[in-house]
Amino acid sequence: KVTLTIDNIKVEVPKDYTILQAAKSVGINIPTLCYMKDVNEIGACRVCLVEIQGARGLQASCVHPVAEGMIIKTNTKKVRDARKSTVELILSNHNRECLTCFRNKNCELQSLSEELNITEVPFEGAKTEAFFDNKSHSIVRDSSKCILCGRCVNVCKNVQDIGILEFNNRGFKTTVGPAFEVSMSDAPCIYCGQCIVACPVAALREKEDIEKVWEAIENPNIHVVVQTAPAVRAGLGEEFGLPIGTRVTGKMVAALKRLGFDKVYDTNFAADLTIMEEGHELLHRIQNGGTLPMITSCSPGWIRFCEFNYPEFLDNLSTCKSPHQMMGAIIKSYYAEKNNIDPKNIFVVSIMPCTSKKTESARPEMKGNGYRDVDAVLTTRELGKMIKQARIDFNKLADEQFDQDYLGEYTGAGVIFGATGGVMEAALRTVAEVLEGKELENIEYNAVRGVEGVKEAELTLGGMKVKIAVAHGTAMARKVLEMVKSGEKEYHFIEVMGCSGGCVTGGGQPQVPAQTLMEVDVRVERAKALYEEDTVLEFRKSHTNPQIIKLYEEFLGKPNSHKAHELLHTHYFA
Ligand code: HC1
Ligand code: SF4
Repeated sequence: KVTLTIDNIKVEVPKDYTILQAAKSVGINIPTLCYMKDVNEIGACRVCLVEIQGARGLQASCVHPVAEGMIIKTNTKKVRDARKSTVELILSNHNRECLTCFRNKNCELQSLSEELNITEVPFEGAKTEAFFDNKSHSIVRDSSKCILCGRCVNVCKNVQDIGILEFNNRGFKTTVGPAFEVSMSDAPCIYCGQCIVACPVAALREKEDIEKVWEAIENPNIHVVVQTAPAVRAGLGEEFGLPIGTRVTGKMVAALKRLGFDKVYDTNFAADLTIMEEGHELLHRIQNGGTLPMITSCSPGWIRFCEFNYPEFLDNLSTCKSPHQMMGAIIKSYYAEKNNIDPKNIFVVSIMPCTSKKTESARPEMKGNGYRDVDAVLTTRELGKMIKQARIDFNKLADEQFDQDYLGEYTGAGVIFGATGGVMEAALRTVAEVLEGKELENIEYNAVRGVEGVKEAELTLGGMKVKIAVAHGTAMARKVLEMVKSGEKEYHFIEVMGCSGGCVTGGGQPQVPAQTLMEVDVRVERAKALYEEDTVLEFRKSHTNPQIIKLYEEFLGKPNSHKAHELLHTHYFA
């Protein structure tokens, strides 16, 4: 430990702390812009400057280590002036159309300018040539908004181990984007959207589909069914100022009903369906010498990563479509039949914490019943915007329930899909009972919970040893696949989610300012909301969901039946 003084306060902190961390520990918030904990700690933007007694010049506190006896001032006139000039310089080469900006009132640069009382930009000059790319279904890049902080570059390179984004050119001409400024859709981008979540401004954002959805809602001839992913309920509240990890299931449903959707369902129903299909697929592979390890297929970012980088593992992927695609296929077949609605007049909207789902739903093969399974995908953030557009006072809404008919029931196993390890745990709850041939008391698998990058366990189920692994974030997926390839590790079943933390921290979830990320592990807080919902539900195992049982009895026959294959399974491309 070392002791130092910051703004006249004595501080004792571990000796590997930076000044920024030490200050934070006593509630002194030094402003930052390029800094992002564990992702981008490069001291590039120089907004976090502080004065150290005896040192020459001002120092970047995010990279400067503490030392015994240091005396630091974080808020002198000299410091404030320096920060102000730095931000003014950034603004001089920035597209400052804040009023019409996608991130208006949710922008770290805007808040900082306000805080520093910047009322004009003294040096107006030439602007760097800008690039605009909206060719993909998922991500829009507008370099006129980019401040070259490098947060997206390092998330993509270090957290995801992909490296699509880089600094192009030099000096005044520098831009951040794919090499040679090609479109994201011409690069092996998996559309995970982690770069969007890391972006402090509006240089990277999702491709919005809000208008398409309003149009469908307002068309009296269209029956619009909306479904919400498990993780949305753990993030949406943040769009309305609620604390990170607040579970807003009931308010979310109420808001969707007010927006005018004809039916409001939970993707969790289809998560249960996925477990039925995927669980039986796993059993079939184990018992019949099929390709192992089997790997989960619900995360479309992960699927793209596998298609681009590990085509030799495509046969290992479960053939199951992801739950929201299954839901769409069932809505346009079973549900349409039950309600006597022509599927061509049904419009399915998925609210997802994910930007890659937009591209997934547009894949040509995602047509279970001859119609697109899902017609539009909105992120959690887009749903937040729609609710604001409709001037609904979200926090005042009374809880409402999902529609109950046919596809309305869901289990705790479905809810936990949204956190890393959740799909594995849900599958184990079902597979274990099938193999043991009896009902099991203990259904919580703590070995697969939590945010460790790779989680492993060996279980004995019905006398059989089953080895499993869970990886989240594509860097961790790569690690596991390399171990399997080299023969160092053998597994029966692997869960992979494209984003670190799983869907709760997907690329479509509310952006959390970097300053908040210093204090909160968003992955943990949002996951808690899902594990909490799991414990309060009547049914907690997918195969006990009464409406799933009925769906098989009335329509699908049994898991992996011919009909189930037609509607609910898919294939992959190298
Ligand atoms: Fe997910 Fe899934 S859990 S992929 O993370 O399998 O996006 O939340 O909807 O489809 O159910 C996302 C979340 C989501 C699917 C389910
Ligand atoms: Fe990288 Fe993901 Fe962003 Fe694509 S979406 S550039 S893979 S972080």
